[in-house]
Amino acid sequence: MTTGEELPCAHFTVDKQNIALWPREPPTKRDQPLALRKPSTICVVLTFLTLVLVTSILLQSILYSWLLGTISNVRTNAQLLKGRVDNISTGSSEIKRNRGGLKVASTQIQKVNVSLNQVRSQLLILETGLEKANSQIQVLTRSWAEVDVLNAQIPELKRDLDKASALNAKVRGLQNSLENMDKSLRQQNDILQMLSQGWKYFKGNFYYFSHVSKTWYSAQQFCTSRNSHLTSVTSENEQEFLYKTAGGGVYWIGLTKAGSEGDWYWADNTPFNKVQSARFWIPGEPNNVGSNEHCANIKITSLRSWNDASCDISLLFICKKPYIPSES
Ligand code: 2F8
Ligand code: CA
Repeated sequence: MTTGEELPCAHFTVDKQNIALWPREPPTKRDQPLALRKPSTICVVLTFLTLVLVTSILLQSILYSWLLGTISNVRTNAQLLKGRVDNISTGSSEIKRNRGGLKVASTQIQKVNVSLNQVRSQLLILETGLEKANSQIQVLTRSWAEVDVLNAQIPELKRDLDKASALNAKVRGLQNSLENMDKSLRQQNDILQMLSQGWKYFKGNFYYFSHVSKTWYSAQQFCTSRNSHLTSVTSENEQEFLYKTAGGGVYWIGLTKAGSEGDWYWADNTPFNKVQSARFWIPGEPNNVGSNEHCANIKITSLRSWNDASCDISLLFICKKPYIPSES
């Protein structure tokens, strides 16, 4: 319909079939008489009814298809539910079977929990230790920085140390020299002290040339009272020193016999070397005059100066004692 003045018409398709309620090209309104206008109203009503009917049919067919799909879905869901119920019942029996296993598992879980608690405590301890370690690391880091500063000073310190070592070596040298000088001075002081008391020093020994005469035995007693003995003679040098210092005086020496006719021996226990000593006797001596000459003396100013004489005559005498440096 185009305007209110035009006659109603209907041309539509149902199930791909063309249904025409009015000719496609109706006659123009101007050509139709008034008597024909009522049938056109009927035609509109019919068309409307037809449309309702067709729409109803279409809706029914659509609803039917939808219902069929829905029913099919319900069936499928029912089957799925049935399957799930079956699974649940199967699971239920399995649950019953596994209940014992669950108890064991529960016990194990409890044990694991206990272990976990222990692990937690240990973790706490470890965390505490870690905190302490961290604080110590911080302290060490600060110390390390200080060490770096000190390290930077090492080369200079090494140079100072080298200088100090060199100085120390010099000081040690001087100290040794001083010690030697001190030792030497002390020795010289000891010797001077002995010299001031009338002793003479010769190659490590002190000798005392007496100013009074005594028998051999009394002379030996005098010497021992001064930590010495009548002198022994063990070398040509010593013999030369003694006879020259004696200066022609007759002095007892420490040579005597064991018993009246025994072998010669030294009073200070120095071993007597008869062969080496033979050169010191005055030629013809010892002659043991009167079989009573058991003690020896230095009689003349000569390397060969010894004579045996009676021990009971009084003569000057020579004491001898080794020089022993004092400890300090
Ligand atoms: O001629 C050597 C002889 O001279 C003296 O005796 C006369 C000596 N006596 C004394 O010195 C006491 C002897 O010993 C000595 O052998
Ligand atoms: Ca003699």
